[in-house]
Amino acid sequence: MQPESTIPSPTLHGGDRVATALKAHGVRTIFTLCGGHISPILTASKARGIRIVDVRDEATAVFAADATARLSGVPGVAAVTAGPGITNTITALKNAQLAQSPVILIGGAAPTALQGRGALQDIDQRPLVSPHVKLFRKILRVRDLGPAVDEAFTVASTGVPGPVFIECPVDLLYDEATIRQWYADAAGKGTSIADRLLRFYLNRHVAKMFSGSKQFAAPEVHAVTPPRAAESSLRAVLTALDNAERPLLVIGSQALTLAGEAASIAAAVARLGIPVYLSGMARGLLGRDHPLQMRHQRRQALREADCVVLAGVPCDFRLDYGRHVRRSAKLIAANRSEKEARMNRRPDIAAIGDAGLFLESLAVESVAEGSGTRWTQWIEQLRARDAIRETEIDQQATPTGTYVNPIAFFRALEHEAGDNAVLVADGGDFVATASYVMHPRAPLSWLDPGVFGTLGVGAGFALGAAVCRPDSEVWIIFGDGACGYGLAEFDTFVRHGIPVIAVVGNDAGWTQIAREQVKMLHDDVATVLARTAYHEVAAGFGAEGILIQNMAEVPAALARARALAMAGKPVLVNVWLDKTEFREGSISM
Ligand SMILES: Cc1ncc(C[n+]2csc(CCOP(=O)(O)OP(=O)(O)O)c2C)c(N)n1
Ligand SMILES: [Mg+2]
Repeated sequence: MQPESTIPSPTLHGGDRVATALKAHGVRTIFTLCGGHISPILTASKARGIRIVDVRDEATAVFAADATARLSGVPGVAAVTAGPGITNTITALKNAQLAQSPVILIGGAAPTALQGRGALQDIDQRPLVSPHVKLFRKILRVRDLGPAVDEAFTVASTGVPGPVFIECPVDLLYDEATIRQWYADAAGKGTSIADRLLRFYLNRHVAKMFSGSKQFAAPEVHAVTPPRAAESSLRAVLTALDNAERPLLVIGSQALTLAGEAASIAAAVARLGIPVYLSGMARGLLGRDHPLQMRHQRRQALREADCVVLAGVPCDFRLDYGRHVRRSAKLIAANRSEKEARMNRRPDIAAIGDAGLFLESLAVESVAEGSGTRWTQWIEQLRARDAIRETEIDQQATPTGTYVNPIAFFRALEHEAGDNAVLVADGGDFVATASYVMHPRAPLSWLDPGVFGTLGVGAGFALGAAVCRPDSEVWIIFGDGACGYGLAEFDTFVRHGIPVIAVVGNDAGWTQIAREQVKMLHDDVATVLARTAYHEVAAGFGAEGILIQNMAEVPAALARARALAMAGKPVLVNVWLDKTEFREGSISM
């Protein structure tokens, strides 16, 4: 095959240019829902061996791209059509922004000469999209398409990662001859002065669009250097740890930005010997069980610790805006974001840079200085408390009702799910129970929406996870409320042969909301759902549906679901739940 850089440029249209640049950046999958405005990008990408996964809602495409970005550390790519295609992505885009996930969203747009003139699907997309992205790049010339892709990859991954939007008007994506003809037809053959002026204007417009596009330069790929904290902050933290009697490490999603580093970060944490709590995307970092990892009573531990290292964790609502950490404790914030490191509470030491790399450097130095297991007693104290809580949870797993007890269910799922399972969390109480009971198996094997708390991420996240980790089992842990958003994606799973397993905690309601609403306002209005046959809906899309109504059915049903998925079939397990008091009293604001 002729190298692309030697192909005469008129045969390489704008869609080819976008596709070539994506390919050069190693993009293997584009998530999309089609539209005439972006067709050339999709066909050209497919022609270059990029997998096109077409979904049933644009939000799913962005959720999927977000998941691949988080799991691989490489930006995920979605492409959607102009106007409503883009408006449909806003929640997912915002979710990715707040989760600091590098998503590249390619959006179509009306033809350049017709924008603002009542064209189909035409709106001013900038004010809608730009608050949610690091960069809104509007393309006006064909030759800028390829470089914009490279710029998007750089911006998305630099510093604090986040989404980038590239707006590609449809008339930049087709070949020059077609577009010239299209504008000539639009200009008509009239002879009036107005007609001639219009022709002159459009000719000049087209010339500008295609200026400099005769040569096709091979796409550039710029490497992004991760930010490193200053050496002085490293020294200061080493001293603080030297003086600490009860140090505590909290690791959050941002510390796993460099997904490829996960194993080294895990090794570093193990070497540091500091007891650790893992949250968000950091869950599973130390494997299923590790003596340094605590799961319960974090608030109490934070109140007792005299030195707290927050690695990629902001002092937001999850740490009660910093109040969970005791006043007198030495607070260390390792974070890519200066702002996040100082949010709500000023740390004693701010290590501004990649938190994962910081932990690695810290481990190298502290081992060199021979720290290690100085904190045995403190660790034992925390472990003992963890064990007591585990026993309490076990007691609550005793079935009391007629249907399935959610804690007992997750104990069974914990037993059944394989070592390569990726767990996707989408829902309220059911998911919160899962996060208590389930032990994610490995680094980057747990996906939840993040700080935006978005319901409806499940199908898209699972799609992204399955595409990015074809050899893993992907389990979606769905609330029955949450599953409604992406249920139609079972069609996508079936068409594309994506064997995810969804377990739906069917408590016939939006329980996390109902709990507090009924208690405080004495009305369950709008929180009640039915014991809907979600498994039949999935079966209607061609997937496998399984219903579980009591605990005795659980082990065999889960084993069957797993076997079906291994044979390539997507499965939905509809689990009728009992109401439990387990989540009583937990409310987040
Ligand atoms: C997009 C979106 N809409 C609404 C909410 C508010 N919300 C949070 S939890 C929850 C209930 C979830 O119900 P379900 O998925 O059935 O889980 P359950 O609590 O019943 O286990 C709702 C509606 C939200 N977080 N996101
Ligand atoms: Mg529910």
